[in-house]
Amino acid sequence: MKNYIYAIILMAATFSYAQETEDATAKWSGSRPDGHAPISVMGDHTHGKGEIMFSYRFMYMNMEDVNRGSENTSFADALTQYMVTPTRMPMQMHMLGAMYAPSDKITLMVMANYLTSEMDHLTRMGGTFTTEASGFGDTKVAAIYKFFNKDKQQLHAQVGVSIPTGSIDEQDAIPASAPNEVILPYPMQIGSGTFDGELALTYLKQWNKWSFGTQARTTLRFGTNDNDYRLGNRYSLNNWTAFTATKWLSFSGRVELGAIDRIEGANPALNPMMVITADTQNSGMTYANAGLGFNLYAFKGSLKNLRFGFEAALPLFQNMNGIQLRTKETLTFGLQYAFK
Ligand SMILES: [Cu+2]
Repeated sequence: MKNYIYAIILMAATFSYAQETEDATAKWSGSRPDGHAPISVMGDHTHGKGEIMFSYRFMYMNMEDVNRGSENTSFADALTQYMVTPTRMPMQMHMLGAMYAPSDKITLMVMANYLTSEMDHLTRMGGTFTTEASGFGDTKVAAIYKFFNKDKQQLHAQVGVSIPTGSIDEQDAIPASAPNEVILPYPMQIGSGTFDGELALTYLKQWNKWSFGTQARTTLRFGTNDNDYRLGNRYSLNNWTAFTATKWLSFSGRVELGAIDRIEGANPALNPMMVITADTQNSGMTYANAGLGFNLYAFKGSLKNLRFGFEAALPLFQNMNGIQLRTKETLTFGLQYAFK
């Protein structure tokens, strides 16, 4: 009996050793559940020549309560300085994406999104009201260039442009204006109003069961939009690791560090004394967030190369300029389908 168990252990050990050595010189592979990053990460992978991928993502992000700097503060504090404070802002985003690789080195990407935002408010007089905005956001086109894929590592760079197809003229009625509509503050606008550059550099590494990825990303904005302002540049460093539980399931953990610059200029139609979101002093921050998620991957059968990903993320810290709504939970779901 004992010998029998030893034999099984020896066989298992030999088998896993053989797998390890066989993979040692192999390429980084997308054909495993953790072959894609956590679903909240964009531009994390490339495709082989002639491959096409369609994706749909849904993101829910909630903001609630206010921070002054890095500390949670009261609405009463916000209302000493402003007539109105937001109390909550849930946001939903539908994202449709397509990828196509004209060669093994280059993958092209396009992404469109539809956004719905609501903002609940509290006035100095104790009144409450909600504004709403929705519409198609800015459209992103990008090219990813793969520098190398060897020894289970990949390095690729993304160069892209965000085209200002999203509205920056969203209006809604507020108690002071009703029944007329007035322009909504910066966070409620759907688009940036400027052509923005998006650059990213991604490094990926795989082991037998584990994988790791890191991505540096920046959104650089130039000029000013038709409403005399431009949103702040964005910088982020995203790191993730994933564990492949089975051929079709992996679990991931992710930590992002980021910074958003202050808004430059100001929309003259907004009164910065009115509400904290209309004052550009209350824009820009440094932050960190962490997410846990899983990827499902159909590795064979009629649904081969269909993926489903989920991630839930929470902020670790957020240090705001001035006084701003706090980010709470972010949930991301996504379906991806690749074919040749
Ligand atoms: Cu893809």
